[in-house]
Amino acid sequence: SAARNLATKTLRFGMLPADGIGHEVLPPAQRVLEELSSRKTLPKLEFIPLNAGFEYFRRAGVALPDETIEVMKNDVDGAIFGSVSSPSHKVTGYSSPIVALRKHLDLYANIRPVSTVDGKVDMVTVRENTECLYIKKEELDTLGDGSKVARATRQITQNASERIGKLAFEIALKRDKVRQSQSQCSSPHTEPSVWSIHKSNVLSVTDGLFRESIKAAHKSDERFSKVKLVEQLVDSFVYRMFREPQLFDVCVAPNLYGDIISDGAAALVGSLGVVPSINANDTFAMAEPVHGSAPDIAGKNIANPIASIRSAALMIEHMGYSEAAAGIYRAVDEVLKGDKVTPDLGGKATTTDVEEAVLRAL
Ligand code: GGG
Repeated sequence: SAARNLATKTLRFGMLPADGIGHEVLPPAQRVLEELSSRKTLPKLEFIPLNAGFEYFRRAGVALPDETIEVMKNDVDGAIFGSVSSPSHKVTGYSSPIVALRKHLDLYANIRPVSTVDGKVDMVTVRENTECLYIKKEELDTLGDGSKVARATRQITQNASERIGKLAFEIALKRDKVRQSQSQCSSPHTEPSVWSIHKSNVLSVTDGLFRESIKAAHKSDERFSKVKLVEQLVDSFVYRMFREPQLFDVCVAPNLYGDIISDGAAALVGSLGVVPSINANDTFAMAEPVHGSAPDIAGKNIANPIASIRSAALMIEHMGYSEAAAGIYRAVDEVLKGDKVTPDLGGKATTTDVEEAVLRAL
């Protein structure tokens, strides 16, 4: 249906650079999509700038204006979010806009693939995106002796866990199908697997429910029996991820573990600057580079735009434009094999140089 829509449809994307280098890495992603549109690999495109972020909060007193939420819910086919610099201390009236957006749009999955061009690493983290400690029910009390105690509620539900589990198995099947269809496949995987990441030996109630729900998801569909389910405690997962990264195919985790392990996985591929993600539900995807706002390099035109470009590719792939997405992945891989790379990868290229190199390689 994506192909049928090419001639007639206009796709509208919300653009939310938010903070820091978000403003520098979104324009290259937009230009890559525009290039594909001009070659008719994608339909006509419209990009709608939207406000969000800590910088906007400081100017306007709100981090995620109602108008942004309305447009995201009703007026766009997808969106690209940059990066946000939420302060690490409490600021009255401020709340992280990315966490809120995921909730408002029920973007229940955060999908973060990492791979190396030599095919030694090829894994994807499928992170539950709506609950766990990120429901942000925190409280601070003062005890009788005057000292403080802080508490946070961690919510794990059967429904959210089974939902993310089913998606993980679907992704494992899809990745296996893509591998089978490639004549020269450089992936380390010979069979599809889902690794269920938890800490149920200590948190037997919350992580215990997550673990059981992933098992139930595995049994919920006959097609999933083709996928091997492997259990892994989160701490030993981190150890093994650095020692034997080639083992891991699809890794499904509750929100906080997923956040941490997917940033760690970025170390396997050289830089956070190349790692993409989408926040997705079954009908909508919001692209988001995994890196943060990097205030130390903001405004210098040296931020790596590859994570943002790859995130845009994941978004259009999720929308059904697999061929256009594959073209972007190939172009990026070609650029990464050369020496035109930004300082995070040891090179001297600027953001603009990398954007131009990707456009040339498309
Ligand atoms: N694009 C990922 C990103 O912005 N990471 C920083 C982050 O997660 N910050 C959390 C927040 O500021 O709320």
